Amino acid sequence: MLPPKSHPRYHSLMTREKLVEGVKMGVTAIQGLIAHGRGEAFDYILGEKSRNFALKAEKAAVAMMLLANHPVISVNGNAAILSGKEIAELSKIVNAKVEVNVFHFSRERVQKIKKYLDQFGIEVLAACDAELKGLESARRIVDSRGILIADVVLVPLEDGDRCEILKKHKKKVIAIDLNPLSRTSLMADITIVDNITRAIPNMIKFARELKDKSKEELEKIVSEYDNKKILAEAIISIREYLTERVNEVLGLGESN
Ligand code: PTJ
Repeated sequence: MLPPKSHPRYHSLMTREKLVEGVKMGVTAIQGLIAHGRGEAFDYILGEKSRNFALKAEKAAVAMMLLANHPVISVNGNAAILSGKEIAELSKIVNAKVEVNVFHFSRERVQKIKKYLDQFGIEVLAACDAELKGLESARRIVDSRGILIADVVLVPLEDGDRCEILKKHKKKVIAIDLNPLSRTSLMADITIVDNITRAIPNMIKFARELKDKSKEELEKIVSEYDNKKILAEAIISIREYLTERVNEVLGLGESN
């Protein structure tokens, strides 16, 4: 049964329903539900909104993608269900390829994700005809027209083992991860600590704003960006949010 619209956590519950449907369709891995739960917990202590550090990272990420020669958006079973339509829209504006790349691999599942994304009117790469050397997990299986030759890769909801290898292959990595402490978050060139459901729409807005800017203007945005500072801001903001909640529980301060 679907949650009633009046439920205070209606949107969050509907997102879960979408992912459950994704599992039934064979698009989302069952492990994806657990991963989503971890994400929800971080989102909760980030205040469930796009904070300033996320917006700065989203803007720099778009600038980096616009400057790239061969940007690729890597899509797994969670990203496809949560943001497939928006990923398609973003890919068109920044001229990026979209490639299916999964941790829980089967050719059948990759084809199901591709078929799901096909409805959004973009070319979806899923040939699985090449390998990223140095990586043991199934994420090594890539498309020779996509991640293999990419210079910038956007990796939403990553499981941590691949970012390092992508970097060893001299690629710039943009991560979307609600956990600012994850290995992926710490290793990426740009870490977007935001829910993918807010991050991609924000990136679409930035892409529209930046797409006609000069190379110099885009380079300035990227060169002024400092990922360590952004990660620190994200962690501090969690601390501040929790301190506010402590004060609230003790009746010492305002609630928001
Ligand atoms: O489709 P597959 O086979 O590639 O599998 C995808 C999952 C997500 C199951 C796989 O990549 C995995 O196990 O990921 P992890 O190791 O659980 O990491 C996922 C990260 O994404 C965690 O740090 C979560 O906090 C974060 N996360 C979860 N949901 C969201 C999120 N970040 C942004 N937006 C979300 N909605």
